[in-house]
Amino acid sequence: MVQAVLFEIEDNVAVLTIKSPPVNALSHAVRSGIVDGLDRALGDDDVKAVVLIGGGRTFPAGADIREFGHPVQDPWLPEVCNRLEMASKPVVAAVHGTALGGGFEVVLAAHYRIADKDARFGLPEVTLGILPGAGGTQRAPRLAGAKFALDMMLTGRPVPVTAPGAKVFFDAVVDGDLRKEAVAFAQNLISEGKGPRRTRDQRIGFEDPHAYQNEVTNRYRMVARQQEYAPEQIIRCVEAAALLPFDQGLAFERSSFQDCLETSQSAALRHAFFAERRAGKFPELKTGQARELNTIGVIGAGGLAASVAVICLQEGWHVVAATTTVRAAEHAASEISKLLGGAVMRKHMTQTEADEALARFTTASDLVALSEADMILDCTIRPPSAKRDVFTQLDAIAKEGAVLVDAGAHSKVNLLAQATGAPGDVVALHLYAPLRVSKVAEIVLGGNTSEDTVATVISFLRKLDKFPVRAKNEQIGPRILAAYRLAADYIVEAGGTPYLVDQAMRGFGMNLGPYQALDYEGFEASLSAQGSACRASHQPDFVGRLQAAGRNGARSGKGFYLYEGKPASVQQDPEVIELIRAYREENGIDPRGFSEDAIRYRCLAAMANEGARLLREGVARRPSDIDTVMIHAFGFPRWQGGPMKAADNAGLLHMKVELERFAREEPKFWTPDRIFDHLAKNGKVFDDLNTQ
Ligand code: T1G
Repeated sequence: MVQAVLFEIEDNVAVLTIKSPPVNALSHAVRSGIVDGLDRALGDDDVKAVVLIGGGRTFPAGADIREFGHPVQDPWLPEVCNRLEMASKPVVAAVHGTALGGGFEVVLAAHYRIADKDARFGLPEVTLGILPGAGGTQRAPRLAGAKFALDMMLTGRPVPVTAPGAKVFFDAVVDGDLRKEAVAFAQNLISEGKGPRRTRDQRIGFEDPHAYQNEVTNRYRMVARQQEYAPEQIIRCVEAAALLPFDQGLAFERSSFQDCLETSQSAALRHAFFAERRAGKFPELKTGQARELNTIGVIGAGGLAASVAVICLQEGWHVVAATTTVRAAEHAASEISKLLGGAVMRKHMTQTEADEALARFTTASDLVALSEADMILDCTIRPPSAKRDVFTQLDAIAKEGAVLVDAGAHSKVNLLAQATGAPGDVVALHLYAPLRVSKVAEIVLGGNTSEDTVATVISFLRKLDKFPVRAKNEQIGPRILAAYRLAADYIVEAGGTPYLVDQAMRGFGMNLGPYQALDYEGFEASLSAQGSACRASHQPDFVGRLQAAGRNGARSGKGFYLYEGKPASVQQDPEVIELIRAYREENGIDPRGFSEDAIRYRCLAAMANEGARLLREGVARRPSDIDTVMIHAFGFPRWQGGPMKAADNAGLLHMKVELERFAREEPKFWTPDRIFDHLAKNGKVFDDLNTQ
């Protein structure tokens, strides 16, 4: 077994350095290495203290999530923590990078703790649908009190070691050679005759566990919107920490951890974690070389162009914004100034940074100004033919090797590539709104897009801290969304109401139901999206009906809902029900009822079926890529893992049977794609297809 923990002795101090890149996850090899190193140190009379430190970029960032769902090999992490805490010689944890989850639990089990000033720590287990299972729920409150500990565990957010309230965890925060500082700290302990200081012996930082209950319950309610189980168990474990002897509290935690681990929600959240990281593994990266990006060209004067320009300025690039008229160029310049001013007001940047960014920005009313740009993003929404003309112009203007990106919606990337003499430099990019918030972006490759072009756009997205997802020839998200909305429309046409569909899908965990989302998007925008991404022969035209009745969505005060007052209240509207009733009457449809479960199954089956089509067509490379897009771009509940994972959890064959039932019940609407047969017959579930 590769030695995962290096053992050294330096002046009576044993130094255990964990070496298991990339994040020193506490795999079986690391856990065994720590225990072996500790035993060696305790058995050596010359050793008077122990330092535990992470090699490479970080102290352990948690248990090895890849081991979950497989039999755990001894020593378990709780055992490792107990061995550290019960050691007869003082153990010092030296923290840098991000000590997270089990990594921080190891820190809590040490007797003393020092940290690099830039280090962060946290207990993010709830983001994986579990809870700290190696003593974190029992030791953290003993050092920091229940509220701080619960805040860490219920939000899962990392905490800088210099944050208010963090100092209770650390004996020193250092700026310099951490290893050297840690050995010196250990030697001081020896010279001062200080022995082990066990966290389990500390008194918990609060008296009555219910004194903070309201605060915690409110926080729990906020987090619980995301999932039902782990947050509640975390609260119970912290109460156990207050009310039970340490070992009983530990046992309660262990049992609660196992319960959480076995939930489908935890499996789905772990799937989402790896899906996001897997998505970025483009085959083109094996050979593609990212080109240097110094100047970014942005075409357009609208909101997207301005947001892209600002985000590029904030990342330090030079930006040239080109529009077609002087007036548009002036408008672009004022928009950029406004957005930068807003960033300063919100303290996202200092005034100096904003001024420096503005100094890197120029506008022009002629595309020729883009001739020195290393990458040009066309952020305009135009018909394909007009887009093609722009790319023909860019082909003549842009410098050799400049990457030409269509950042508009519903790109025809192959059409644009054919309009240039360097199709390899052409790619489409779907940046989901809101740009600053959405963590995902689709890179849509054309048939000729080169590896270097792909690598360049991925490096661009990494700098914007976005998960890149690979799509071929067309986008993934709009196709899945169109299928979802069509399924909803079929349900409403057959007898459901938009309000029941929204209620059912919110109950499934969507941030918004499909109809309220349509209202907020505005009918114009959603009509063009639905039209280009939906392949069905029969598309009920409720939006058209509502538009004809003067309803255009939330901004117009009326969509599928009524929006009145400030802030706008959202009301159901009998007029909408009447419009739909009339529509059914004209089409001779006898309405029938739908349960919320039936609605959820239909919508999920429709999304997964469209996902299966995208896989077969080669638009999407992996089912988990589809999940990553839907979670980050369309608010699909993360704890359901995405439509493909959720379909696996519901059972692919069950989904297939549902689709075929729909087709029997509403032959006019449902034409179940045979793709499910392909997957079902092969016995492969979507998750198995993620191995690529
Ligand atoms: N286990 C296994 N692999 C991990 C991992 C982990 N805990 N954390 C990261 N990786 C892999 C990741 O898949 C990627 O692999 C590579 O490391 C770089 O990660 C008992 C049960 C630490 C902030 O939730 O938040 O402890 O793609 O791309 O952006 O109570 O990784 O290169 O093959 O994310 O610099 C709790 C999860 C676990 C922390 C670094 N810990 N990790 O971010 O790099 S549960 C976590 C992160 C637990 C105990 C419980 C981030 C990071 P590959 P990356 P990054």
